[in-house]
Amino acid sequence: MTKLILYGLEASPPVRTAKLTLAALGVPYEFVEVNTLAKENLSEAFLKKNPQHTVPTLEDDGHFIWDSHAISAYLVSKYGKNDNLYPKDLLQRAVVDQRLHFESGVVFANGLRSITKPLFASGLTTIPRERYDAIIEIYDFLETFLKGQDYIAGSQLTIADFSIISTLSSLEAFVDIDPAKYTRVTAWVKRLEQLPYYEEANAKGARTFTEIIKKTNFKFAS
Ligand SMILES: N[C@@H](CCC(=O)N[C@@H](CS)C(=O)NCC(=O)O)C(=O)O
Repeated sequence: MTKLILYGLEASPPVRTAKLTLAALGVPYEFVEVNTLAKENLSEAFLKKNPQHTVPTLEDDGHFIWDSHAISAYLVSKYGKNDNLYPKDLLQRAVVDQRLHFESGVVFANGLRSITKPLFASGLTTIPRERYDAIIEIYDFLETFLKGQDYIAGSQLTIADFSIISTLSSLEAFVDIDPAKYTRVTAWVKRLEQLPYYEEANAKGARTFTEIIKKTNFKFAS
């Protein structure tokens, strides 16, 4: 097997999705830090690897793959001993894919990035109220998805859990998850926290992300 290289910054949620997938598969890899906050992703060398300049980017045998969802699906399909994390069964896979698209378009783009982009790019520390509402809507959706099931796409752990927990554990830097209102989400988070690789692959980076956010002294507009 050729050596895999994961480029990224640990504080980045989608980078942590890729780390969780690699850890779950037990696949060895090298982690090369690309600090997006210091704009290292805009260097000529990195743009050759990924012209969209996003992290995570995975290098496998001279091929470059980016977007955490594509990376995770690729890794399971290529290196998984079975298809549990990304089922081949069409209906099960459709649910996993739906959750991955939900993470990409709603949780990450409409939830997290619509706050972090203006916060870091223009230093706007007063966040519009509708951004708070968008996060609450995401928590509500997740509580609904988890009705009658232990994992986000059904009865077993999949890459959809990795994708959503990485961003959810970062959204908490902005809005706490009320354990009384979101009982199923709270139980699901606790379930994932039990994974032996969770601390190293997600919790550590999520704490760093939270520290960075707290330092901005952001507040939601009333
Ligand atoms: N949908 C992408 C999002 C990747 C993304 O936007 N990553 C951020 C860091 S959290 C980034 O690379 N930002 C720098 C840039 O877009 O130039 C994924 O899941 O990989």
